[in-house]
Amino acid sequence: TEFPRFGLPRFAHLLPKPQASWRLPLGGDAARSVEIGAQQFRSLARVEQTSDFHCVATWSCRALRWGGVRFRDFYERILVPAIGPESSARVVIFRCLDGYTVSMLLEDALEPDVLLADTLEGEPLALKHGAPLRLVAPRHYGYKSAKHLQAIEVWRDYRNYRYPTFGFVEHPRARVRYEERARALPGWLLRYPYRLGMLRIMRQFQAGLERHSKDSRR
Ligand SMILES: Nc1nc2c(c(=O)[nH]1)N[C@H]1C(S)=C(S)[C@@H](COP(=O)(O)O)O[C@H]1N2
Ligand SMILES: [Mo]
Repeated sequence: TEFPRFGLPRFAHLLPKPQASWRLPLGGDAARSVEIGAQQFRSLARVEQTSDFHCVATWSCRALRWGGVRFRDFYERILVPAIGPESSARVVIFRCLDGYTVSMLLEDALEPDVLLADTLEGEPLALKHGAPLRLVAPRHYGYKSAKHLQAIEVWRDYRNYRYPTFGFVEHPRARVRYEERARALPGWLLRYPYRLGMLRIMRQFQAGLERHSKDSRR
């Protein structure tokens, strides 16, 4: 099956520039903040994982093969030693190169199947699916799987955080098995408007990709 590029419509035409190398600032409530590069990332154990991907707008993609490192491993071996987050830290904020931002509960991000991925189907992660580095959180709706990671922050609360559209469309957990599509609205009710809007958003992202590849050939 085809795995479309998708997201909030306002990011459909905002593909970041391809990066030759990457730096990832880490921060939050902790007194220290640091930047890590691909070098430190390479010291972590690599994993391959095949998992399904469920977008809140009702499309799914089965059995995607991701490669990268476990977020949990990254957290314990790089993030904690580098910045020493507050013991009361509860929230992780992922900021992205296209301007997208999303949060996860720290306990959800530490699940063993949450990856920082840099390969898909055995190939280096393409810009289409979130290069240079993206999150993959299979038990949560796709909107938690932040693409084009720019920075990771660990906070006690949501004070420094705003979802890029209306806050109620983000559920703090967004677990697929409980159909937590959004905060304050029943998940089943949202299936219908989301399904209606889905094809249009797919076309917008497809157009964004086509324009980007035309521009980069010039
Ligand atoms: N940077 C960024 N990450 C994002 C989004 C986005 O618009 N920008 N959209 C989210 C949504 S809603 C979905 S369904 C998935 C889609 O991932 P894909 O484009 O690889 O299919 O990315 C998520 N991560
Ligand atoms: Mo989505």
